[in-house]
Amino acid sequence: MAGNEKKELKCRNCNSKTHFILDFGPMPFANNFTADPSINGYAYQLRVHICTSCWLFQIQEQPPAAKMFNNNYPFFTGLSKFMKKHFEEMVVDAVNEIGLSTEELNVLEIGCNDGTLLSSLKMRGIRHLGVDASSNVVERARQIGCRAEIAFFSTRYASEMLSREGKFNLIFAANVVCHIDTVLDFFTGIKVVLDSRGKFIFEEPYLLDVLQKVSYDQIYDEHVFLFSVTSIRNIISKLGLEIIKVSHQNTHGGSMRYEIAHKGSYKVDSSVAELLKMEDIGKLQNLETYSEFAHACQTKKNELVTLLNSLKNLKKRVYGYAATSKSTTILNYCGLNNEFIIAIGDSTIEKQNKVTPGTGIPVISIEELRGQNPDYIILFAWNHFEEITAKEQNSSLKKAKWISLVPKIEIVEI
Ligand code: DWN
Repeated sequence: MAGNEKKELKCRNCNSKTHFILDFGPMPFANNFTADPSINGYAYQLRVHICTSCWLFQIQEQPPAAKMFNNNYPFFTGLSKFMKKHFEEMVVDAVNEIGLSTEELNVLEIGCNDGTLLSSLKMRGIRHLGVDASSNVVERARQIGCRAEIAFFSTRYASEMLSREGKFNLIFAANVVCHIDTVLDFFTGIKVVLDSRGKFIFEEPYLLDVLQKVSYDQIYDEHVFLFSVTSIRNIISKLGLEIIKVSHQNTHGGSMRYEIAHKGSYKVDSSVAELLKMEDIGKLQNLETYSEFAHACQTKKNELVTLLNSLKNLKKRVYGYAATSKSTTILNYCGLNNEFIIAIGDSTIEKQNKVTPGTGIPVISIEELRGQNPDYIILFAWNHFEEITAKEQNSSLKKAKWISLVPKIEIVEI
């Protein structure tokens, strides 16, 4: 296990001292699904901190980016029909609002994954470019005819691409910025390639939702930050950028969409002040909020472990649905292996016939899961509850009792 044993961290944005919140223990890479069950793959200690100056919520130690995002990244956005629709709507809204013609538009997507969002641009004949650090997902984007390249977005990369691509009037990133620890360099790069009247629109899991729903599984190696409107404002204000609009999204259990522009280039929408006020009411700038969260995480862990121990004693057949990145935090923090969970069904071929990182639970296909007649199913992709339960309405899994994890642990019928 790698790891700085001290619980000290200087804020990645403002270099101030941070306040330690909680230690989730040793963790493997969240997406390190391996064929060899004897590999536990522990890579770092998952500790979370809050900066008491700019209020940026962050993990203490993030493993090197190239170890997480490479040629073998097993997450593909397009596996969710709901997310496809969501990104199509995001593109349509942004294109309509900016009011430029197809010929005038030049659009960049950072973290384009398999080209799910880019394909909405391509379909409309809009000039676009995607970048992603994982070569296998970029390959998928190219296979569907999107322009995409393999890169970690940074100021250096932005300066290099400027001469060949020009400035962009729309830049998108969805569930990407929270993965990048060099956050100031990232936003500096945005400033370099964003047109003077351009908008950078990005969405990320929202800190207030995570705290209120105790969805601590949103915290893992890839998610070095959980943002709030307050922390984003504090990061970008010194760079001459500002938030011009925010809108809460239901995706991934509660996300925030931020629209950013060069300072003074747009009128700031009232939603920004409204959300900042809501964060004040939600006490995001109060350390007590974070100690309550730490306590709530421990309570939730105990509840799940107690429930699974009792199901084990009753010899119930417990399975999981969706081997998510998030489940790596839950399984390792709660110490759940295949004595508690027989297997987890997942639609990603790249995860099947492998085991969960650190906990060695076999990952099987959804078809196999349907054939196993589980008594209980833990829904690890609780953020896709509607899509998944709709899919299983006519399958054998409808008979099982489902365990939902967020906002509270409860047994539900689907
Ligand atoms: O930020 C991130 C988000 C957007 O995606 C990344 N760091 C990695 C990933 O996180 P995740 O793995 O927690 O994402 P999801 O979307 O909650 O889970 C996806 C998993 O669920 C995939 O392995 C596919 C599986 N799944 C399934 O088997 N059947 C998903 C759906 C919708 C389904 O119907």
